[in-house]
Amino acid sequence: MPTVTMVGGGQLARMTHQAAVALGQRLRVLAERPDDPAAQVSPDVVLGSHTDLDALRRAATGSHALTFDHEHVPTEHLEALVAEGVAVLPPPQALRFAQDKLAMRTELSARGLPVPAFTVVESEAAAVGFGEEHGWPIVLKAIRGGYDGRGVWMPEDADAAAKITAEQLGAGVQLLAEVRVPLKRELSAMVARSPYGQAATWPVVETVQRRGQCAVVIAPAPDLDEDLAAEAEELALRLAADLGVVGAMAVELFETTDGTLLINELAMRPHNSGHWGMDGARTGQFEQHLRAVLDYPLGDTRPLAPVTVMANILGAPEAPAMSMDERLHHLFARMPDAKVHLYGKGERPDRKIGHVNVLGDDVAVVRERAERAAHWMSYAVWTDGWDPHE
Ligand code: AIR
Repeated sequence: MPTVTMVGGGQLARMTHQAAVALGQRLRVLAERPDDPAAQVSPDVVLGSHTDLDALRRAATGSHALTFDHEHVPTEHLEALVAEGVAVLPPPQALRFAQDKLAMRTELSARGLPVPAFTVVESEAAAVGFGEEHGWPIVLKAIRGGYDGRGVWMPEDADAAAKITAEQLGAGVQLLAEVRVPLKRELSAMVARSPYGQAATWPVVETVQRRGQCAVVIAPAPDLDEDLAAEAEELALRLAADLGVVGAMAVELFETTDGTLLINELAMRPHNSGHWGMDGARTGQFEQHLRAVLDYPLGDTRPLAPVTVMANILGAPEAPAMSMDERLHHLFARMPDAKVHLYGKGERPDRKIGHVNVLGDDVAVVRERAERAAHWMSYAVWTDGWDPHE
């Protein structure tokens, strides 16, 4: 059976390994530390950094495909690996549009696809000028390396924009500016594509962001206009084919207040907006990613219930005194149907340490239960005041 190497030892690699087990494979991971989430569970760990070409080579040797749990591998290393015969999937010429937000915005707008107005920011004057032209606040983004709310700023005025720009440019961070779009909500269209060219989408989901990162996902997106849903799925399929993506890709979208779609980000890997499918779809994204990079036929992506809600378990400002194990006991006692995925990570404020999936029929009921379960796991507090010891 084939070996797939995943660069990065986080929760995405951990859950990909879990899917590999069922397919009779094991996932080799390149992890920074032995206690990284995926390194804890895979018997095939290469310790090293994703910025070290030799470590990448060691991880790739003997493997059928090299793929990723984050976007941070330097593009020149990927190109070196391709030149040495490694099957880097997604290929670097596609992946660069997930690594470099300026390249992505430029490419997509050249293809006539809907993106927010943007500009590169190489000086304080450029950021201020963009705000004066388009109106405050604006969004400043690190062109490379940001995730989960890191590398994004929303200055309210010229002074704030100048300060952030000076600090970030001074620290060697390249920036772009874009307009802050009036949003109805955020959506995500996920797709997976194989080298053969087969592609499959999942239903478009709504993503609820808190403090700059995904907190809740509702699948499918409630009350989404059918035409808009079809447009989003077609956009994802077209992007995957046109950019030559292999593996899973999330197309993060804005649904604007005037009912149109804009492309926010691309992620070419399993993505938080696809975690609902581990329990809520016939084929989840982790299995599908493996099937895609190994050029197997893709799996059926249909949902298993009218609604699935995924709620992230985010680290509380202070970790509760009650152990994670005891929290899990209480959760299971109260909600036997809740599906829990824990990542083996230390509890740091707002860090993604796990998620809960709940399936059902009614969006409001399912969402309330999923969020109540995740909040309990984060804080050891029931939001409805229920006391396990009473
Ligand atoms: N990740 C990658 N891009 C966005 C996210 N959330 C996942 C990957 C990565 C892990 O988050 O699995 O390895 C890093 O999480 P943390 O909490 O250690 O920063």
